[in-house]
Amino acid sequence: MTTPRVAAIHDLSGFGRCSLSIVMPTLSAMGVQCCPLPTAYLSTHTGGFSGNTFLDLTDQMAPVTAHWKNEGVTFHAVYTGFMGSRAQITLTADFIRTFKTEHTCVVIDPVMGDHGKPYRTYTPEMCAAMGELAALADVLTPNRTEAAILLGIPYEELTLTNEDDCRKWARALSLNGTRSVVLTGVSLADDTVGAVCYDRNKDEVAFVQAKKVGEQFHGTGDLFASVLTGALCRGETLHNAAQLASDFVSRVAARTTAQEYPRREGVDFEPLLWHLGKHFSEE
Ligand code: PXL
Repeated sequence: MTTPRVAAIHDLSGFGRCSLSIVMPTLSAMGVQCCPLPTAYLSTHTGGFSGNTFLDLTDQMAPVTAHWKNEGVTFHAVYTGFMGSRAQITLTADFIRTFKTEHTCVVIDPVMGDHGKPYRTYTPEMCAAMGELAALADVLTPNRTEAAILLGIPYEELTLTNEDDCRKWARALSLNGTRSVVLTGVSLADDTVGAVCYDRNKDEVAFVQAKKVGEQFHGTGDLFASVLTGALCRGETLHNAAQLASDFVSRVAARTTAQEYPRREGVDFEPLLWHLGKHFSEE
């Protein structure tokens, strides 16, 4: 098998485990090559810490795009996440337009917020721009908060408590069936959580669920979308990729809870990466 190659456009946060510090090891463990295009370097992520540094790398994005294009680099997938500014969102859209072919899968994780609120660095203008970027997605992976922002409705209105509602929102986010959607944070029973998936190739909605762990940690969204992207690159269907992602996040959350990690340090995923490697082992 040719090793799939992914361009990953996210920030790099030094401490706290999120974005590229999750994306890179996860894709590598799954046998997928990750080419990072870091949008910024932060000392920590912006949740649970104050006074983080922020080195803006926006000026690097167009020259990196041009250099890779010039070198004839191609990608099986482009995978994008947290954005630091409006300009970065525009440059990310330019990157996608530059590299997209009929064989490229564009996975957009429209990272904007959680628990009903946008992250403190996300302005309304950035959220609107994220909506435009999301129009380029083959696969979109919002959580409930992000789905409400994208649909322009109040968070409380976007209920995910029964299958019919979930189906409705997943289809509403699909731009008339033109993009696949994996909407996370769907809990169909007290002890399970997972996602609702709209697969544009089948025009079908399906559910994935895994064991729910009481606590919530930073970086689980990044971990979920990274496993999903890696699995899609390794040829899994959307449904199987989402199930694998749900199972892995659940396993990691259980371990993190047992280790009694400070929440802001994110998920204790490194010791469990071998499970993903085993799943895709060629032996
Ligand atoms: O996990 C999403 C994320 C990514 N990058 C940065 C963040 C966050 C969430 O808080 O702060 C810098």
